[in-house]
Amino acid sequence: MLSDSEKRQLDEQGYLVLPDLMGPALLAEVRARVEELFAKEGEKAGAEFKQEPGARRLANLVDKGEVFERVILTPRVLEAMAHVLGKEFKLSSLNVRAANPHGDCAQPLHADSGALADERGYWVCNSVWMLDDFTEENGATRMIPGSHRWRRLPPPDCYDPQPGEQLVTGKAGTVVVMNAHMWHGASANRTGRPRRAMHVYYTRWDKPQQQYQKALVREEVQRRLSPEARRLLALDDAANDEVSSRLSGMSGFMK
Ligand SMILES: O=C(O)CCC(=O)C(=O)O
Repeated sequence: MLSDSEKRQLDEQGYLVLPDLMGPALLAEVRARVEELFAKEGEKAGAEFKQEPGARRLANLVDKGEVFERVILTPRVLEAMAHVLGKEFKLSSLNVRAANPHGDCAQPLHADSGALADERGYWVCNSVWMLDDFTEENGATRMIPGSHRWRRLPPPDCYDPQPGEQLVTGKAGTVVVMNAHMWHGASANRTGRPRRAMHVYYTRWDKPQQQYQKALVREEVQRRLSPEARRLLALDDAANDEVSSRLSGMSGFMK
């Protein structure tokens, strides 16, 4: 499914834009559920994982709607994940981040989980699902192409423009697969409307999950999952129980 040029883009630039991957029906369904959850969770939204000034967040979404159980199994995204992480990988977390209107919500450049590639290679890969158009004004994600190959982290609190940086814009429904070792960060939303993104984040099989799914996803949800979904959440993997539960502690969330 991924063409050679798409694979090359992912290898060399560190990200791949998949326009209209969601389709109108899925986009509408995800948006509706996200808004329901924001209304239901109110000020607590995102608190299980993290809250961020200038942005609203949701966390632990596999547990919070059947639509998300489908999202994590999107074949094209899984294929891109396998290209970056190798055949053996699992879901690390599923969150939403909505940059507030007129917010001072630019993020410093970072690699997700502060992760550096190790002797086996890359171990974190994210996908940014645009639930609104991403524009130059509303907080599109800033990326530093090629930085995943440098094997170092950006300097702390780095908001300054960098040589070669790209602002990744696109229409709602676009999904950007991103080698999460690549330096990136959301830019500020200078418009009057929120900019919503869903982050479907995966990690290599031997690494801990950012959100330990076995502890966080309720039994009734776990029971209805397909074998493929169970495997992707590492629900039946003793090694994952060891590494993810130890690092995420009682809450199930590794901050
Ligand atoms: O929402 C975005 O544009 C990127 C967010 C991000 O990189 C993060 O929250 O770690």
